[in-house]
Amino acid sequence: MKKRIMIVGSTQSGKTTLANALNHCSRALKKTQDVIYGDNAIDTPGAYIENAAMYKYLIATAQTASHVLILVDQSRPQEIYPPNFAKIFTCPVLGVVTKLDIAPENAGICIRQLKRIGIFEPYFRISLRDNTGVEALEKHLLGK
Ligand SMILES: Nc1nc2c(ncn2[C@@H]2O[C@H](COP(=O)(O)OP(=O)(O)OP(=O)(O)O)[C@@H](O)[C@H]2O)c(=O)[nH]1
Ligand SMILES: [Mg+2]
Repeated sequence: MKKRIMIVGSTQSGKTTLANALNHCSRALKKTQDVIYGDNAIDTPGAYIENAAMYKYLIATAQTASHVLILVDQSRPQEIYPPNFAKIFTCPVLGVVTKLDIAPENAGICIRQLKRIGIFEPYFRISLRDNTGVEALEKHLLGK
C-alpha cells in the first residue's frame, strides 16, 4: 500500500485545507468525521486528538503513513496534546504551525507547544490563505 502523509490536529486547525493542498484537490471543508485517504495525504477528524480514547485510531492509521504532521493552530493555540505525544508514532513526525496569517503574537506559544509534544526542529510554519510555507513543507516531505 502506498505510504501517505497523515495529518493530525484539533478541530478547525486547518487539517482538511492542508490535505487538499498536498492532494492537489479541493474537498469541501465541512467537519471531517472519518479518516479520509487522498492521493498523498490522510486527513483525520479533530475528535481523534481531542479524546484520549481515540488515540488508538491515530496509532493504527499511522501504521500506513510515511510521516505524521502534527498541527498547532496559531489562531487558537490551546494545549490539546499530552507531553511527548509525538513519541507514540514510529514514523517521522513533523511539527506544523497553521494559520500563520492570524495572531502573530502566538508564534512563540506554538513553538513551545511543538517542543513539549516532543517534536524536533525544523518546524514548518504555513498559511493556507496564501500558501506561505507549503512548498517548503512539500519539498521536505518528498525529500527534494
Ligand atoms: N486564515 C486562515 N484560515 C485558514 C487557514 N487554514 C485553514 N483555514 C480556515 O479554517 C477553517 C477550518 O479549516 P479546515 O481545513 O476545515 O479545518 P479542519 O482541521 O479540517 O477542521 P475539522 O475537520 O472540523 O476538524 C476553514 O474556514 C479554513 O478556510 C489559514 O492558514 N489561514
Ligand atoms: Mg477537516
